[in-house]
Amino acid sequence: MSSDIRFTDFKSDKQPTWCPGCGDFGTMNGMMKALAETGNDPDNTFVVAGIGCSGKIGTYMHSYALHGVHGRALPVGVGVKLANPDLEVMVAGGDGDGYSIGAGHFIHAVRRNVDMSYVVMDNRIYGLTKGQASPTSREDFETSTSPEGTHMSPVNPLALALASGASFVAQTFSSDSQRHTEVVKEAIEHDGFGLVNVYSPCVTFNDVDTYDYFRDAIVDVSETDHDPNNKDAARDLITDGSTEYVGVLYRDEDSVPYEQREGIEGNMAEIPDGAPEGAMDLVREFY
Ligand SMILES: Cc1ncc(C[n+]2csc(CCOP(=O)(O)OP(=O)(O)O)c2C)c(N)n1
Ligand code: SF4
Ligand SMILES: [Mg+2]
Repeated sequence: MSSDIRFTDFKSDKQPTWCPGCGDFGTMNGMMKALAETGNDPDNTFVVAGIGCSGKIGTYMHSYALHGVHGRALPVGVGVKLANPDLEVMVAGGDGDGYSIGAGHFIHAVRRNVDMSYVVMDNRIYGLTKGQASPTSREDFETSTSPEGTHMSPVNPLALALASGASFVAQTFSSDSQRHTEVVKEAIEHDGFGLVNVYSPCVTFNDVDTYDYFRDAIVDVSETDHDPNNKDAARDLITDGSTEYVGVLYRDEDSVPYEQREGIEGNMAEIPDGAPEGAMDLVREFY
């Protein structure tokens, strides 16, 4: 790791095709700043991305990366981290990717508590496929797949995480660059699985959950007397449907990551001393 890394070192040479004004720009900038400011560099960072507008992020960032299958980014991220715990693993995706098709993986990644971060660009809609309702869409949100509203209450991802045994639960607003960056840094530095759900507005298909809406609605818990180490207090805030809280809502100070509990260490791809030449040819093929 090098200390003179700047966040721009995490930018790839690919020009984002996101719509002008998309919240994902701010989300990604904060992720890159947080990685640089926590002493990481592109050579020790692995970004696993889901499928969606949000999932394109692995192409726009300069690091090791895998743009995989819809809803399956988390198990890949877990596998990467367990194969090489020396890597900084960040998984990123959308609300559909993480809380709909990937909901089962989300629960189990949370409870496994591997030391990695998960940044979800929650625009409360399916952006890439042009505006269908997502699991976090409001009950009365009218889309092509819900012409009279979804008739379902939205998934509360923070509550789902807490109920699944999460050790770090946070929420940010992509437009508030400084706070978003600070919170992602805390997720990276947390010993265990760090969830950051980011209000990351879709300016093309969601005219309800807009920048103006979030700017008026959000309350930063760091400006209240909330104690993130108090799980009961966190549960109360997270299940209070009337307020859009941002900041670190819950942190388990005693969290021990899975790999530490299981004694998993070392890079599996390293060729051990004395290994038979022929047997390691296969490993070399994947270098
Ligand atoms: C297995 C599978 N099912 C469905 C799709 C179609 N699909 C692509 S992205 C997407 C939803 C994306 O929504 P979200 O995860 O919220 O990302 P966003 O585009 O909003 O960032 C869907 C349903 C797919 N690519 N693969
Ligand atoms: S469709 Fe929405 S989520 Fe996708 S790039 Fe455009 S603004 Fe962003
Ligand atoms: Mg979405």
